[in-house]
Amino acid sequence: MSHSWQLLLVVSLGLASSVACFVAGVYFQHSHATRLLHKLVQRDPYACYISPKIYKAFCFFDTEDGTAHRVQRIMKYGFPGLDDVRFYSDFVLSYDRRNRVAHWVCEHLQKSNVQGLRGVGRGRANYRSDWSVPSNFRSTLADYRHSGFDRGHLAAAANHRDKQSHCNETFLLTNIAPQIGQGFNSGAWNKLEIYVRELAQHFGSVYVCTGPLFKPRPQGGDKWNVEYQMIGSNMVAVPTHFFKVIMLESKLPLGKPYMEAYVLPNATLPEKLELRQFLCDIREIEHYAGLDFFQGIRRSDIFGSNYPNESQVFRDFN
Ligand SMILES: *[C@@H]1O[C@H](CO)[C@@H](O)[C@H](O)[C@H]1NC(C)=O
Ligand SMILES: *[C@@H]1O[C@H](CO)[C@@H](O)[C@H](O)[C@H]1NC(C)=O
Ligand SMILES: CC(=O)N[C@H]1CO[C@H](CO)[C@@H](O)[C@@H]1O
Repeated sequence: MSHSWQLLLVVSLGLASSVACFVAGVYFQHSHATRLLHKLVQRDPYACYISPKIYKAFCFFDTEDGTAHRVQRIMKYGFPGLDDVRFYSDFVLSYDRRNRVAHWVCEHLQKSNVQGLRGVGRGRANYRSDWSVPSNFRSTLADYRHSGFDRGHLAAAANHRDKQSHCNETFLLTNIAPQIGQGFNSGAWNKLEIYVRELAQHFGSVYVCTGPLFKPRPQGGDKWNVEYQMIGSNMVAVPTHFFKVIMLESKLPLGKPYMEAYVLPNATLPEKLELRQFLCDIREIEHYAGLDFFQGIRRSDIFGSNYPNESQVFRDFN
């Protein structure tokens, strides 16, 4: 009798300890795999893109969550496109290897990066080629020299003043596009950048996506013709227009986000024009750029159903 009790005890102890070992093993395997996944997501844009799905399928144990990576913060509302996505310390960019300018640059502005620290700024930074781009697709300083165009920032330098290294990265030529200087880069475009920073100061959390557009000209019938200049021996495309899509997060817990978009022609613009006159329908920009902005938000939450029947993106301002 006592013998069989002993046997039962030994067997159940053995069973319990093997179950415990198994659970512990699974747990450690899982946390190890999660760590590897975190690392992968921080390195690889495509892993980052699908990471919400992976995490959802993966989280049967609670894992430490507070370490939301900066890329996941900047790209919280989705990637506009997935062509050659590149991570920098305070912005994310998709590079167009054919045109040698970015397709889009996304930033998340908060008071901290806009207000910045004393002594941090563009005075201490230099334009430089981005060596992470393969040499045959890279634009160089020589391409811009004597071209007559400014090296225009897509992610503005003054948006990234919380660290000098962040500000320095905005001077990489992947974040630069040829812009008309007088009356554009130092005019209306600058006004738009200042306006965006004011929004960040005021609302505390602003998502901005900036990029180039190339204007199609009607040729009669259903035919179109796209023409643009290229500069330098690497043939850096000169965009005909630039867009900025802006999203403000509401400070109220149930408040809806607010989006607006601006398109400016790469031209000398009269000074009297107000920013309001460059407002455009976001869906129209998506159509011409082939991008999808802030897909994490239902458009019906934001737009009415009436949007212009004629293209406003490529209006004339002169
Ligand atoms: C920023 O760039 C300047 C000029 O290229 C360089 O001297 C400086 O060390 C850089 N600072 C950081 C923090 O990378
Ligand atoms: C667009 O709508 C306006 C008024 O709603 C109309 O006058 C105009 O002819 C329309 N344009 C086109 C191209 O349909
Ligand atoms: C609207 C527009 O096309 N603007 C100009 C942008 O810059 C190029 C290069 O000079 C011009 O050709 C475009 O006309």
